[in-house]
Amino acid sequence: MLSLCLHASANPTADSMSIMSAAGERGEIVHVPINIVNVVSGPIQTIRFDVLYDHSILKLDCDGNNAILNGDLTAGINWTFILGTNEQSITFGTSDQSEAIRNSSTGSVILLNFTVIGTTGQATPLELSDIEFSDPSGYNLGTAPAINGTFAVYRLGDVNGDGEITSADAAIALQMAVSGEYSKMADISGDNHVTSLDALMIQQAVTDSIIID
Ligand SMILES: [Ca+2]
Ligand SMILES: [Ca+2]
Repeated sequence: MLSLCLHASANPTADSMSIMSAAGERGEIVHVPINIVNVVSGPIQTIRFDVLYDHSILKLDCDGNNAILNGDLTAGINWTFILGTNEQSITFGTSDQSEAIRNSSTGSVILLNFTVIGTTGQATPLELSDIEFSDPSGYNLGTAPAINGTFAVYRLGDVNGDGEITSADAAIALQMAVSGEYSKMADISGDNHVTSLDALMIQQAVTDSIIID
C-alpha cells in the first residue's frame, strides 16, 4: 500500500483559540487578549488568523507600530508580529525553535492594542477566522476551534447600559455591593470592587448632576 503521508507527525492543534470579551470607554486604550488552550501535536512556531471587528468602534494602534503586543506564551525575544494593511490579518512566529509554544501550553498568544473610537452603547463582535498553526517543520499545518467575544463601549456609571445615568443605575450598583458582583461600569472609585460608595457616587451624580469622569 502506498503511503501519501510524507511527514509522520500530526498537525498542530489546540482545544481552542479564543478572543476575550471586553469593554471600554470612548478614548480608552484596551488590551484584548487572544488565548490558546492546551496545545496538542506541537510545538507551534507560527500562527496566522484574521480578527474581525467593527473598525468604526475599535482601532488598532498601527501608526505607533504597537498594534500587537506579546502574550504570555510569546514573550521570547525572537517572536515577531505582522499586521496586514487590512488591519485584521495577523501573522506571528519565532525564528527560534526553542521559543515555539509547547504541547499542553495554555495562555495568551497576543494582546490586541485597541483604542476605543466608538460611542457609548455601541458594541461589536470580536471574531477569529482562518486560524492556522504551523510546527517547526513548516509542513504540518493545523487549526483549532475559535471562541469569539464581543466588545462594548460603555459609560462609567451607566450600569444597565441604557446610555443614561439614573437612580436605576445606583440601585443596581447597590445590589451588586450587597451580592459581591462586579461590573467595571459600576466601579466609579476604580478600586476593582463595587461597594455602597460606588452606588452613592452614582446617586450623587444623578442628584447633583455631577459629571462622572
Ligand atoms: Ca443607565
Ligand atoms: Ca469601587
